Amino acid sequence: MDNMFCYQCQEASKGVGCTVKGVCGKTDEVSNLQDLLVFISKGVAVLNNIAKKNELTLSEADEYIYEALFMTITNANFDDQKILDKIKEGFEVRKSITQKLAALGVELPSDIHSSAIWYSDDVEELERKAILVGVKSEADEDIRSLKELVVYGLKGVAAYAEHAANLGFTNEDIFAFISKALAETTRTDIGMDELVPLVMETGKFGVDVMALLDKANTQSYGNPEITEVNIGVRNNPAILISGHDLKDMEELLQQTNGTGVDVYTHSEMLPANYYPKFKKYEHFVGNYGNAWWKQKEEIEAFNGPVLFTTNCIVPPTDSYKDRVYTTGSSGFPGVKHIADREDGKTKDFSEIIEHAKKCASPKQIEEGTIVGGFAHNQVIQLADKVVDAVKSGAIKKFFVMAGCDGRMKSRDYYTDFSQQLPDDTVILTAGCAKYRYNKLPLGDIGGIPRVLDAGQCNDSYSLAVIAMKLKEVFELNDINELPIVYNIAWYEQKAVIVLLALLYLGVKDIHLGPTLPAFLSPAVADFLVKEFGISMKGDVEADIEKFMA
Ligand code: SF4
Ligand code: SF3
Repeated sequence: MDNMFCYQCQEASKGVGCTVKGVCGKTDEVSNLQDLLVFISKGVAVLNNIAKKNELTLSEADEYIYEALFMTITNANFDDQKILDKIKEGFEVRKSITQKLAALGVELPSDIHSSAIWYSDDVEELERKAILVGVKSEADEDIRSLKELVVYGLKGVAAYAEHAANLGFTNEDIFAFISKALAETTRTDIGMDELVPLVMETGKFGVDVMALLDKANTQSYGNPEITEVNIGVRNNPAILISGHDLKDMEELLQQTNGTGVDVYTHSEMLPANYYPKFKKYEHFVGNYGNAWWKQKEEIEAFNGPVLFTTNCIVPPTDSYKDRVYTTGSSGFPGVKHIADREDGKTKDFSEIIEHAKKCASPKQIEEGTIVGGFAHNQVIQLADKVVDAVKSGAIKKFFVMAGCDGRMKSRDYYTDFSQQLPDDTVILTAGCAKYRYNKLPLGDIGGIPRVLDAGQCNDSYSLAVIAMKLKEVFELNDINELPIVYNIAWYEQKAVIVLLALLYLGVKDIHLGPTLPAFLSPAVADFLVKEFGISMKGDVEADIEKFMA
């Protein structure tokens, strides 16, 4: 029997699954505990579903589920103890729901799924159980594939729901769907006929949660605007902030203000530079480094402490491990974790700020600026210019190249692709995929840059809003009639929800790369090809020729 089995990300070993240790660095122990955490979350969802049907809204259950799922996203949390603690918290949440249901006189069905009732307080027994409840516990490969597609989509939904909730924005329908869909995956009598619509419904809630997070971000921090972001350094001690959580970004900027400590964004936090409320801070210097997978060399050179607010963490080397801090759903054994907010209070970043003061200033690794901030509001302000450029033929095609970056050599495709695209094309991007081409001199078309960065992976929502707006302006019936090609790069489960959201919006013929998800069985992959025209990236020249035809 395998030590573990995980195939949720693009780097799954041999394109099949990691069975000894994760390519990401996750140990078998952590992987199995994450499986148990998903199992217990399903149990909470089963009970929460019953509660919701009885008009009982339990925010602690909704919160538990999205936090737990987020912890299992690739490269978010490697800390076995934190995952064990979350499993134990799940037992408490289940107990509390059960008691509340009993108080209402609601009896649990006799055939309730074991995830809702199985319990142990013995660590060894928990570890034994963890091995039994993983992905492979579903024997049928097609049912397993669809169930996991739903679960991975939900992990993305959970991550975005948590960010929105941190800003005070929640949506009961989204929470109800998360619980309903998770509970559906526990059914042994569910078939393809019910799972396929559930996958599509997951995509619908992907759109909804990204819209909610967009509202949360823009109402809290203003609409992203065109911004030249400095990628060089200053001569002050500094903190590097990575991940996706803008509430953490806000509080770190507030607490570092006036301390002599600068703040730089890293990887997916780059789009924080585009928000008016953050730009006003003089000590917010710009962005340092590139996509997540280059972090070892970059953190080494940064000299100061780094704060991970979410994924993507690469297991740190001893040379800088003492400078790594995690917070929220992220974690790594042996690194300092900044505690969650207590009601009405901010997080306390004083320790990392004091740490920064003792460190040397960052070593310069790049210089100059990059341009971003093309979220929907900004692009719609430029709509006349864009429409004129399309009508005059100055812009022939748009290429949506959203998604993730990763370390595989085959991802050079995206750099080569962007370089070889004809000059009358524009790339619309979001997510850390952008680092493959956002520093290339690709020029502009009549003042419109050829790479328009909307923001983080969740801001793929902006790209959908822009497409809808163009469809309206050009008076088209179908989004697929637009001169837009989708060439998406995926890595982790947030990209899965972005993909499902695009499918739900009716986008056809998406090109996906660099490899097919290992969790798609041949039959499920075949279905996606036939139903949605999904195809895999090929050779740069041939792909460009095909897309431009
Ligand atoms: Fe392997 Fe990806 Fe799972 Fe890590 S997250 S264990 S690399 S499949
Ligand atoms: Fe990147 Fe991890 Fe996916 Fe948010 S930070 S897009 S990979």
